[in-house]
Formats: sequence, C-alpha cells, structure tokens
Amino acid sequence: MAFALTDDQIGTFRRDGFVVVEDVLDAAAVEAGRARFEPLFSGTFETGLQPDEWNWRTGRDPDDVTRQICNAWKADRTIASIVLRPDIGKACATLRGWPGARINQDNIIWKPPGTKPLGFHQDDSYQDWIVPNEMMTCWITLDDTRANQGTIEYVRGSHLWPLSPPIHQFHAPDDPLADLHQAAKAADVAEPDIVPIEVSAGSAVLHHGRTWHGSRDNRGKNPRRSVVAHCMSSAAQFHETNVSPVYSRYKRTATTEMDESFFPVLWEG
Ligand SMILES: O=C(O)CCC(=O)C(=O)O
Repeated sequence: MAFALTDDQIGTFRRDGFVVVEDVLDAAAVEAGRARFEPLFSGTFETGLQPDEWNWRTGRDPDDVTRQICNAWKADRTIASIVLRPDIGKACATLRGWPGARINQDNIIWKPPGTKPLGFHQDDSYQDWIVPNEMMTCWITLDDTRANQGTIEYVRGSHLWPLSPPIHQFHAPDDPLADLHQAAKAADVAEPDIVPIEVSAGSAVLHHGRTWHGSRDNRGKNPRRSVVAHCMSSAAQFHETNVSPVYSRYKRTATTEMDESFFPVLWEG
C-alpha cells in the first residue's frame, strides 16, 4: 500500500523536523520483514551478496548491544521491497525539496530486551562524501514501540540547529545524550524537547538529516525491530575528495556520478 503526505504532515515536518505516518506497511509486510532478521544477522544472504556493513553477527558479538546492518537490500529481496519503494522516495524528495530521491543506504536495527543505546546524532554529519551532504530518512518500525523499549526519539525543532561533527560514540555509549547536550548549548537551547515515538508496527517516521535523534536501552520485554530507508537527492554526486571508507568504493574513477546499480533512484518528479 502506497502512502502520500497530507498538507498537515508536511507542516508538522517543517515545524518539528520529523513526522509520523501510520500504516506504511500492512500486517503481511511487517511479518515478512520480521522473518528476515534472524537469517540476515546470522549471515544467510538470499541474493548471495553481503550487506555493506554487518555490525552484529550471531555467535560473534555480545548480546547486550543494538544490532545493525547497512544495505541489507543488496542481500535480501524482502528488505529491498520495503526500502526501495517509490512512495518513500517521493515523500523524502518532497520534504527536502529535491528533484527526486535515491537510496543512500538502508539500516536494519534490532534491539532485543536488555540492549544498549545508540547515541543521539544528526544523519547529515556523516554525509561529507556526497554533494549536497543531505539525507532524509524514512524509519519504519516492525514492532509496536514504547518509550521504555528503546524506541527512536527525536529532538523537536533541532533540524534548524547548526550541523555538528559526527558524535564521539555511536554504538552503546555510556551517555547517549552527551553530544546532544553540547549541540543544544551551541544552539542556545536550554532544555531540548525530546520526543519518544510510540506507534504501532507498520508505522513510519520521516526525519530531516539534521534532526537530532537516537534510541536508549530497551528496558521492556519485547524486541524493537526497524527497517530504515536513508535517502539522498536524486541529483547527489560523490564528493571530489572526501571519502567514505565503505560507500566511496562505488565511485568510478573518472566521474562523480552515482551509479544506478548501487544507489538506485526511488522516485523522480
Ligand atoms: O532505530 C534507531 O534506534 C536509530 C535509527 C537511526 O539512527 C536512524 O534511522 O537514523
């Protein structure tokens, strides 16, 4: 089922830097997505290709950290069918004023009970390898989310703050809010308005690349699983000199153009 943004949702996004859209995935798609987590994290890749980043492996890594894979779409057709949706591309392009949207990377996030936080950050801080260095994200939950169960949390209005450098510790930091507090001070904000997202499975949140966000420990009894489509402008090019150790591997020598095979366009107006 495809979604289209309402004027109210566009207005909320412009004010807050994020907006919830319900029912982006139906129950069957939620179930199909959940079923891919065990095989992906244990290294069973449907297409035979490894994802670009595979940060947690069954049997290798500690049980108490949040599990993440980047670019699972290359390994798994079910994940591809979610993160490469044209309606996601259209919403992202509309909200950031781009001519279209292409996938930058996906994230598969698995936060079982007892797992540690991901540090609060701005996505655009990690995009100096592309021009323009802008991201727009569609975060989709496969589980009902609760504030005490490690849901994603956003700082309302922080898309209007300056761009900060990458945070000091992204995975399992002692204080997930450490860099956020510094950024708030720099933006002259006394008390950041942190909003935990409580929604039902299949819901999405669209967030601006400068909106501060992260997730704390899962202190509940249920897992929190998400599939995330990080988009960039369809007109984005590789930066001439800045290199991402993982993603600039897809740059051809004589050009800064993006290759459709690795960063497909989801939608163009
Ligand atoms: O799901 C999470 O815990 C964080 C995801 C995130 O950082 C993102 O979607 O940009």
